[in-house]
Amino acid sequence: MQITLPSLPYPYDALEPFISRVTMEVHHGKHHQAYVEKTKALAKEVRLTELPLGLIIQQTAGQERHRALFNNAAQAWNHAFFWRSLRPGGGGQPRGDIAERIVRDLGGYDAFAAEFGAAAAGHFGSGWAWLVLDGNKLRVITTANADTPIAHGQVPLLAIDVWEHAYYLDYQNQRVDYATAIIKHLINWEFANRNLNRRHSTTSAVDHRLEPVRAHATR
Ligand code: MN3
Repeated sequence: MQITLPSLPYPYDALEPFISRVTMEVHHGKHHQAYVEKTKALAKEVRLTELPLGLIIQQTAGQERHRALFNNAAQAWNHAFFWRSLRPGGGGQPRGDIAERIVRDLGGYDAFAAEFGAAAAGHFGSGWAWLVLDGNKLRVITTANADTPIAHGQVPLLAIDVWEHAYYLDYQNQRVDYATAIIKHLINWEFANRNLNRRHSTTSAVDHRLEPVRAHATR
């Protein structure tokens, strides 16, 4: 499998006025592209270029000697997931299975929106805010830097990139306004529902028995 930069599922200006064309051009065309290129170069060094990105992430997670590959592969994966977590004309009240799960596990849409916004705004430093399925329960979590739920056995349903490069051109230091705009106007609930409904296949992909990258890899 070739590791490549996935196309955006919408034009660069499609998320305006909430995320500008220039932010999307730099974020997808420069930042995401750089993570993909570095992943390809580092994966080549350890002959892992044939593996899908998700398996590279799971095989290198927690291994100090593979930290750079893990970081770049996880960022490449997280960004591909993030673009699909957004859509023009999204946000607002969820529909479908995810709506019922939000009521049951998170106390309803308003409580979810407040928790997701607070997690994104309050995360210290670079990282990601996520809605995940953890076991059989929805949770709002954050991960630091490149870290990703798929390295921890959680099923991601939605993501918000909270690295400064994601919002600084449009919102400067007001990360809370950026997160609020995504939650109100851009969340792709259909994508969240698809992730929720294919969780069984996602879990089995994670559970495949795999040889470690190195016989004596340390954790
Ligand atoms: Mn980013």
